[in-house]
Amino acid sequence: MGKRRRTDTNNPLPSHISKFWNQRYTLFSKFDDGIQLNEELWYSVTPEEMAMYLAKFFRHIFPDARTILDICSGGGGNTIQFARYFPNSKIFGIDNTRANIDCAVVNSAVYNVESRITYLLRDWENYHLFINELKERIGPVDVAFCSPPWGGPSYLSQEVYDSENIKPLGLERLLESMFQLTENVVLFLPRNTDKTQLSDVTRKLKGPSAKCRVVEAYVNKRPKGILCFWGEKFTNYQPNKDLTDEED
Ligand code: MGP
Repeated sequence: MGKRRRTDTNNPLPSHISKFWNQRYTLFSKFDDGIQLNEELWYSVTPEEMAMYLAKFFRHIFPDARTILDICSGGGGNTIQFARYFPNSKIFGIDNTRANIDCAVVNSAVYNVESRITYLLRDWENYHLFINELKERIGPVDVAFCSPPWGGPSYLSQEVYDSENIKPLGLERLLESMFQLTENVVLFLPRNTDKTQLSDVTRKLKGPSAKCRVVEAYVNKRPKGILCFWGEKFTNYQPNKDLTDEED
């Protein structure tokens, strides 16, 4: 007998992103407690397990971090976990869309961390207009993270992804802007990202011996993207500990 295909008749998403409905508890384990997402957020929010792992990793490397900045905070997938794992630090989320920030605030409340996150409505494309004010307002930044828009779910249609297509700025300008805040910069990029381009931009901005550490991120054994780390604490890190089971 042929396999009967199970269809979820409650799936409210348009067909081009409907697969994400089946992943809803992977995106947010507390999905049923009131998580809100819009179309862009459904396909771009970071799965919870990955966001937790990254926050634990930051805590492992920067246990005394006072300020973490999430540029392109979207629906708060990463920002929420930074707030959970750094309860005494200042966590800032920046996004250029009011609707995304509204979702992120609601989602942060679902995880009881809304009072520990400051969300700012700013368009990073125009960072030069407000970066000095931002520095004054938030002080030194320990780590700046960004999971930027990759241009929609069609990013895999190119064999090799050109990182100059990431929004709101291409790779080089985005990194340049983030290095104005801190040496410790982390980006989440497509799994088909051009690694040669990553090395070239790293050397161009930071000198001939500069390094970028690239880690492939898997969730439920499926590749989701790559995490790219700059800054000596990240690039010199010797993995000697499995953080998966580290205390929450
Ligand atoms: P995907 O590659 O579209 O689907 O998104 P997937 O999970 O590979 O498909 P499946 O067949 O394996 O189920 C995978 C993940 O990549 C998403 O959950 C997001 O975390 C991330 N992602 C996808 N897009 C299009 C973006 C984006 O534009 N920006 C960011 N920051 N993350 C994205």
